[in-house]
Amino acid sequence: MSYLPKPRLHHPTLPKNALGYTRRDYEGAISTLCAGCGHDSISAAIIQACWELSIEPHRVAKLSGIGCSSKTPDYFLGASHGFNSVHGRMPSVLTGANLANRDLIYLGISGDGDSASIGLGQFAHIMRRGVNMTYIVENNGVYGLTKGQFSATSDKGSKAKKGAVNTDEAIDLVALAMQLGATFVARGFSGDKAQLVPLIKAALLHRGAAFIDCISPCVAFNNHEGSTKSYDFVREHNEAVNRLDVILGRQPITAEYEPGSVIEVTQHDGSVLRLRKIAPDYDPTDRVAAMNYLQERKAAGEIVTGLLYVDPDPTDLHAKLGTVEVPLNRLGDAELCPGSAALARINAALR
Ligand SMILES: Cc1ncc(C[n+]2csc(CCOP(=O)(O)OP(=O)(O)O)c2C)c(N)n1
Ligand code: SF4
Ligand SMILES: [Mg+2]
Repeated sequence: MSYLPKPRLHHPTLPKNALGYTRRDYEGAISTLCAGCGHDSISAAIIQACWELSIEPHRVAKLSGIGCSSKTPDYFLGASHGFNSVHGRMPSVLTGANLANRDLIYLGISGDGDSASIGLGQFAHIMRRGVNMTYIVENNGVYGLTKGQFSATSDKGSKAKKGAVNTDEAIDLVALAMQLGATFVARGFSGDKAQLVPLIKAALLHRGAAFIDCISPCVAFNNHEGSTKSYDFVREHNEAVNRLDVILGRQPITAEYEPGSVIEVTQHDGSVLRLRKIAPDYDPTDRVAAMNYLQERKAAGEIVTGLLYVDPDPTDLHAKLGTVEVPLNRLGDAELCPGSAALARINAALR
């Protein structure tokens, strides 16, 4: 009953995070998506990740394009900044916001139509520029909102609900993000929250362009036999390369793993990404090897998930441009106006 408001009262014994907030404090409006839509599970994973990291909701800026996926920011982090932009144009709005105020945590939410079809150019440029953000594509292989047309991530040979066969090659956004220079690249599945929540936490802590391609079945238009984005197909073909734990700098490391089966990556803020290897020869810090592995497994018909590539020492757009650290709206006249002597010097240099 989507028109009913959420009750404000909740049980006083609900668990609280380090800030004293419950998970409810990270929720948004009641979802209007179809019951069973993968996108709702991703919203729940985002809520869980932000709650576990004790992120102050007002420090997050969530931006999206157009689509069922792009509607979801309304359903989580109700106390955060939000901007629902135009179809395929979220990346340029996010880039501008990030340049104006680097103090916020940027979360871009998009769909496969939004990012791989109309927004492919914008997707490419935000990745290659290294904007510090977490960018999630809720990938169902169709345009859900406009009733199930094939999108650019639909696999060649996959079938639409009424039987039409897709004859075009699919765009693999994970491969593209790696090639374009994203410094954190992962693939998740909305049906595997145990894998997805740590991936989102790690991406939020990453200080560079972090991309998660999250397969998210559309129960209304792409969950039938012949689809390669259905719950059944993804469960049967899911090949996880690793399982991730995120350990914050201040926490003692207590997890235990078999020697030789774990890799640790320390990020800029001191957080440790602890990866239990499932594919023993997989090294997520080797970009070229990761790209080869991805193509190899794809040819074998598998959907590779997990943290696929991470650069522990990323460079972001602000570092490349050498921008000021203070958000632009906090700069005063003294910083913005260099004075007439400086202007005269600049003019003289240009003569
Ligand atoms: C400029 C523009 N072109 C086309 C549309 C129509 N349109 C709205 S949503 C959408 C596709 C959404 O697909 P996707 O991004 O995969 O999101 P989903 O609904 O599958 O989550 C399209 C083509 C639009 N709103 N604006
Ligand atoms: S149409 Fe598909 S993508 Fe949209 S809400 Fe329904 S199940 Fe989700
Ligand atoms: Mg879609």
